[in-house]
Formats: sequence, C-alpha cells, structure tokens
Amino acid sequence: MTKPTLYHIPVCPFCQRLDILLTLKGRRNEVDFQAIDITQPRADWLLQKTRGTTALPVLETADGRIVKESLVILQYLEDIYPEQPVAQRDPYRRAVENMLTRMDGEFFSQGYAWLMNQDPALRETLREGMLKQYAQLNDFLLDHAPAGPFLFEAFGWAETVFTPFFQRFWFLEYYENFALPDETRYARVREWMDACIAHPAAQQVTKEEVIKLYYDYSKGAGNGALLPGRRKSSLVFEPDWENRPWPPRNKYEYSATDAELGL
Ligand SMILES: N[C@@H](CCC(=O)N[C@@H](CS)C(=O)NCC(=O)O)C(=O)O
Repeated sequence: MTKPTLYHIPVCPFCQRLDILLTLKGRRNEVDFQAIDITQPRADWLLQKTRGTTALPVLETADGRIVKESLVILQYLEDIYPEQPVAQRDPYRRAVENMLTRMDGEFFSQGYAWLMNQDPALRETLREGMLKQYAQLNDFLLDHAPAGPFLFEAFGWAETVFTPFFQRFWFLEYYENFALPDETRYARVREWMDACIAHPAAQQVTKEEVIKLYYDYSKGAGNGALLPGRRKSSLVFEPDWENRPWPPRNKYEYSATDAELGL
C-alpha cells in the first residue's frame, strides 16, 4: 500500500510538529517525507495538488487526497494511527490541551516579529511582548498542571505543538540577546520548556542549524526571500548548514554577504 506523503520544509516548526507526533507514535517510517526547497518557486505539480497555496506542511493521503495546516494534519495522523494516542481522550483534558494549543499563534507571532524587527527603537517593546507571552503560558500551566513538567503525565499534544517554537526561539538568544529571566513568574514555563526541548521525540533540529538557517529572518526576510545584494537565501539546502560559519549576531548594525555566511 502507498504511504501518505508529507511535503515539508526541514527547518519549518509547523512541519516539525508532524515529525514529533509520528515519532511519539513509532510511525515515522510510515510517512514519506519529501523536502521542498522554500527558496525556489513552488513546482507546478505541487501547486496543482494544493490548488495554488504555497504554505507547508501539506499531507497527501495514501489515496491522493490533500490535507493542509499543521494542526489539522496532526489530528488526521492522530485519527489514522489511533494506537499510542498523543491527544488526551477525556473530554475535559482534551479541552485543556486545546486551550493551551490555541495560545500558539500569539506566541509564534511575537517571537517571529521580534526576530524580524529591524528598528532598534522597538526592541524593548518586543522584549516585553515576548515576556508577556511566557508569563501567560506560565499562568496557564500553574493553573492546570502545577506539578509539571508536562501538561499531563507525559509529553503529549500541547508539547508537540509548542516544542518547535521553543527551539526556534534559540534565534532570539543569539540575535536579540534574549534570556528568559530567572524569576518565579517564569519558573513553571521554563520547566515545561526545558523538558520539551530535551525530549527524545523532539530532536529534529539543533541550535546551530536554527541560528544559521534563520539569519535572513533576523534581517527581515522570511520564507526564503532574498535580501538586497544577496544571491542566496540562508534557507537554501546547499551548502549544508553544518559547513557554514556562525553568522554575525549584530543584525542591527551589519548585513553579512553570501560569502561571509558560507553560502
Ligand atoms: N498555519 C500553517 C503555517 C505554515 C507556514 O507558515 N509554513 C511556512 C514555513 S514555516 C511556509 O510554508 N512558508 C512559505 C509560504 O507560505 O509560501 C500551518 O500551521 O501549517
């Protein structure tokens, strides 16, 4: 029988969610992962499948139907592979993890907005906005899961949704010198975040990879867009990120060339 195919971008946090879920279920090998180069225009064959939309991940089911949106695909995979459930089965517990899951959009947007910001005057406001997000997560976890480290007994649905962002936000440490303050009001979310990042099912990316590939995002160019004076995006597959030097951290003062980035 044909496998489902997942069209994905290797460093995309939304795509990583699906990898984590399948790994938790022991089903990673039952889906064919096909990497798409986001720095190139989408191929016509893929645009035909998606009816013109470009965002990834996109899942093609074993019988050729298309499912879009990472949270929708997560649920689809949860439903077709019901053994080893990752989502809670009890209705109230499921509601709790869904409430936490719904906080993902603001968290993601705040982190990426700060990374992509080019105005030094806005840094402090963006930092405060980020701290507010962590405080909200902290409050939610204290309310629903004070004992920790996870929302429920084990790394589950909410952890699958958030861990890719915790790992992407390594870019804020590097490019914005951000560190979550060592204060009680962030202690519970820090515990959650540390446990999520360390979990064996969530080791698809490294800090070095994230920092090197997201250099162009730090300069305001997202989704493989080309910056002025550059011929390659930092998101290209070749040369491999492992063979590139670490990028300069001073994004507000300096723009690195392709050569300086090892591209
Ligand atoms: N809401 C979507 C977001 C997916 C998304 O933004 N993917 C980015 C990569 S991280 C992408 O495909 N960008 C390229 C594009 O939109 O053309 C989901 O959860 O699947």
